[in-house]
Amino acid sequence: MSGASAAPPPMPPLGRPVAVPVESSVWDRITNWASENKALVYTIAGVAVVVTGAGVVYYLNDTKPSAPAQPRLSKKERRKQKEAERQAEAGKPSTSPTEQPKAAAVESADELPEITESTVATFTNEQRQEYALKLKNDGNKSYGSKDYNRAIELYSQAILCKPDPIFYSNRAACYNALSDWDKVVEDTTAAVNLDPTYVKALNRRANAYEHLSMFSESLLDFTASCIIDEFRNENSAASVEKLLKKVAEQKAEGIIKSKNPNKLPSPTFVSNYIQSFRVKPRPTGLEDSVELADSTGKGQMQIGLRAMEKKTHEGYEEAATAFEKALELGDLGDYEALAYNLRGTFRCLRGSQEQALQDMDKSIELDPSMTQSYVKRASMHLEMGARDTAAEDLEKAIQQNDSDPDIYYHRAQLHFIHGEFQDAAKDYQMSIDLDKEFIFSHIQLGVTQYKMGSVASSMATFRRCTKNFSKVPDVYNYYGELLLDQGKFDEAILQFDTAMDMEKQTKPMAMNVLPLINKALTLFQQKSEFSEAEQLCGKALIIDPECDIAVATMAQLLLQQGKVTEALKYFERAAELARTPGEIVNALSYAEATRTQLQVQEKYPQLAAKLQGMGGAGMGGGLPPGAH
Ligand SMILES: *[C@@H]1O[C@H](CO)[C@@H](O)[C@H](O)[C@H]1NC(C)=O
Ligand SMILES: *[C@@H]1O[C@H](CO)[C@@H](O)[C@H](O)[C@H]1NC(C)=O
Ligand SMILES: *[C@H]1O[C@H](CO)[C@@H](O)[C@H](O)[C@H]1NC(C)=O
Repeated sequence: MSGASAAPPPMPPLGRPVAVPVESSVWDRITNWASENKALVYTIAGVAVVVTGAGVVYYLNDTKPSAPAQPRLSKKERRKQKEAERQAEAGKPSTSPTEQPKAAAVESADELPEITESTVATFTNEQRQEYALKLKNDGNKSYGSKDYNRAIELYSQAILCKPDPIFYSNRAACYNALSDWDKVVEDTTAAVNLDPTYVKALNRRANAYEHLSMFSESLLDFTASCIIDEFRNENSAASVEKLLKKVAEQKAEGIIKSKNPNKLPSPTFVSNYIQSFRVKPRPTGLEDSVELADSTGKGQMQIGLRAMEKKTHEGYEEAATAFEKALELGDLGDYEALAYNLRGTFRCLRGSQEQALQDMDKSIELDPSMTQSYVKRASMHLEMGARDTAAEDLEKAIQQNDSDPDIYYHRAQLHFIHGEFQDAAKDYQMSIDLDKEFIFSHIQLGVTQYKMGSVASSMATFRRCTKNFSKVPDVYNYYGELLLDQGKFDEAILQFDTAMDMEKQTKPMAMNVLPLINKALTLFQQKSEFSEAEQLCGKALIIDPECDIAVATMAQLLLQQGKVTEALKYFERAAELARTPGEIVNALSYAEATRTQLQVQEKYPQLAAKLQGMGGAGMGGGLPPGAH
């Protein structure tokens, strides 16, 4: 089901929840939902989703078969099936009525007349068939004794007599043994042109493309072969997975290079990151009542801090620029450590982790008592997977000030991410004991209790929160998520609606769109209500056009409806919006899977029909008519 009840992933999903508790569980749900329905992206049309989808899940993820479409075959049955396939393969040439059974026809190819284009033209049809078979059988023998060059000669002559896809594919096998990948591609292409559903040739070509580092082409062939085989071949399915990653990594390089290093992620993301630290009053001397020139470092610090308080996209952009300028102008006096801290914060948000770390180092060097810099550095390390370094930083922070609630909150996050809920709960409680006004400690404590299985205490925590923090939209949003996880759809929707109302009331200029997305997911899960879910996502994207979660959700919703071309656009957009290389690769692998489906559909129209046929009884029938 959805995120909260599932076992936590070993790594933070997409590195995100580290300092961003608020987004974590939504991502959790989307990524779980996406991985449970991973097969979605392998199918062409919405109607095919259920049947083939389940097939892929079963074969790619055999630890957890999720309602396999085909009944699971026993080993014996599978062996039988393989045997049948092998026989079908062996039987292929004899589909021609003129051919003789192998044993009777075999003579040495040496006894045959000379085979060239011009001599072949003089043969009768029967002679061509007969000679071709002999040549093929001899070629097969040479192949068996590893005399590949001789085998190639024989297959070539067989092809002159009769252009048979099997001969091309066999000759390709020789080139394969000689690692002549270009020739393998050439021959398998000839074979596939003669028989577009020749799985062996497709797989052989896919393998050659992979050797030639032509990963997209390889992916396309493996995908087509999977569809022809109805996802029965585990090796091809595994190859699709592997190549998807390779293609995504290859394409990610381009995006990473061309990425504007000064671009901030969406306001939803930025404000969630920033609000995971308690708001501190502006330092004395930088308040609005103090007159400072814009041309000074201190003046820029004042501009930046003021801009951050707006909590809007423009505000954050302005702040990021101001902190860069402040440090260029210098002469910051006591504010220098804070300036490095803030510049580093925005650099981290932009995805420049190395630079951000340097800024935090500098900030700590200038003012070792500024605990927030340790905490921020810890969250960066955590995002980069360096748990121990992160824990060390938090320890150092506690040595500086053992009564700073932010430190315990973030140490709790570290435990939470690693599934250490007992420790997490202890630290959230510690943070609350030091300062009960910080709502996110309460929310996270509630979520942690839920993950530990204490549903009743978790619900009690949330009910208390709605009383004590009745104006804070996040309370309702998270309460709603946990209700959704329990399948209490209507109650969940009520909470999401309240959360949206509160967003409008308390920050009309910088609304958090997560409740909208959650409501969309609820409607979708509850009654496959596509159009309303899509509308809600669209609304979220009007409010925050760069919200990557909204974009990813939209892509999934479109895919579910078989709107593959549109879905692809959203997956590509998600990759553009992704912050870190890992996230870019993840988004791209969805985009590439979708694109490959479209290409298969174009290239092999007969396969598209096959998929439709397979899915005929699937989703179409399952949809509640006009459900609302
Ligand atoms: C420790 O942190 C708390 C909370 O931020 C603060 O009130 C207190 O002044 C800090 N103590 C020291 C010694 O910095
Ligand atoms: C929340 O409410 C409880 C009683 O329901 C109270 O003990 C507690 O102090 C309140 N917390 C805040 C932050 O007001
Ligand atoms: C040649 O035939 C044998 C069986 O006689 C078969 O095992 C082998 O796969 C064939 N080789 C090729 C290249 O088709």
